Amino acid sequence: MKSGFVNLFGKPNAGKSTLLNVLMGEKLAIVSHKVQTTRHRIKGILTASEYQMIISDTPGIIDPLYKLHEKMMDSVRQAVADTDLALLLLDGRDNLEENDAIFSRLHLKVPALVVVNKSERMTDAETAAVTGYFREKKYATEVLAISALKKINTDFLFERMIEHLPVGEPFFDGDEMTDRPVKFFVGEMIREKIFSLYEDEIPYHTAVLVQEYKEKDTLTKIQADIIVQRETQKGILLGEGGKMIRQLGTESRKEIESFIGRKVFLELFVKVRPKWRDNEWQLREYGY
Ligand SMILES: Nc1nc2c(ncn2[C@@H]2O[C@H](COP(=O)(O)OP(=O)(O)OP(=O)(O)O)[C@@H](O)[C@H]2O)c(=O)[nH]1
Ligand SMILES: [Mg+2]
Repeated sequence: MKSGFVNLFGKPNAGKSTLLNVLMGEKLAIVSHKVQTTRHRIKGILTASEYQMIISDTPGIIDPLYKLHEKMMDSVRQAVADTDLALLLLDGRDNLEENDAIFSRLHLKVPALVVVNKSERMTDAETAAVTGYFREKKYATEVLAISALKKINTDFLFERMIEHLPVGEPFFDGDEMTDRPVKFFVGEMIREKIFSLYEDEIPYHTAVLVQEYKEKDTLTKIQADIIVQRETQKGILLGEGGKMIRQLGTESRKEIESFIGRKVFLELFVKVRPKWRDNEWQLREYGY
């Protein structure tokens, strides 16, 4: 039996969450075209007769600007500390030196697969140049090119991941798929819709707190607070005559319904909490 922890590292927007979902065959992590979408470490657990692989998505690696960022980078450090195999993911069209600097600074003591993502957008020559660049690096055990979006070469990547898993007994029960409760995913699904519906800075000033999650006879009742930093942001979230928040509610509800397979009654409230991103106590309350 093989068993171990595989963690995904890389800059924001490299495609880490997209890849986690492909490897899991299930949408666990939220994705957006904006950077810094992921704020938490999420573990997906895959159990088969001959292996158990626990794959973690992590926030994109950045220089922290406020306390929320520091917490995000704490979860990256934690992931470095308890990984058996690292996947170092990059957008193959991104600056190579920058990615190299980030990977080097992790000071990994375990095998690492450098995964060049978004390769469907690259020519063969470009791909060869990028993989060649990373093959020279000391931390790179193997280098491969994939497309998480188009699921190109992801099966091969998965085989290589199993190959590098240490021998050992499983850590989790076979029927567990993640370490997070349903309530967490509900909050994340709302956050994903905020990333897709609102422009610019709004998603970065927002947190979602699921206050109530009750399974009734015919439906699940959910109440969530959307936390923003300023009154003006509250106005934007609500939209004219509440138009935007209604759309957010409808889209989130549909997504949650398909995730839990039940009808949902969803209530959203917008609350202003100045500077929550720098407030230790509030960050804790919101699960960071
Ligand atoms: N063209 C292309 N786009 C991709 C690929 N993989 C992911 N993307 C896109 O890249 C964007 C970022 O993807 P995410 O999975 O959210 O990236 P991430 O690394 O988790 O980002 P953070 O959570 O911000 O660190 C999304 O728009 C994805 O659809 C790929 O193989 N090809
Ligand atoms: Mg992500």
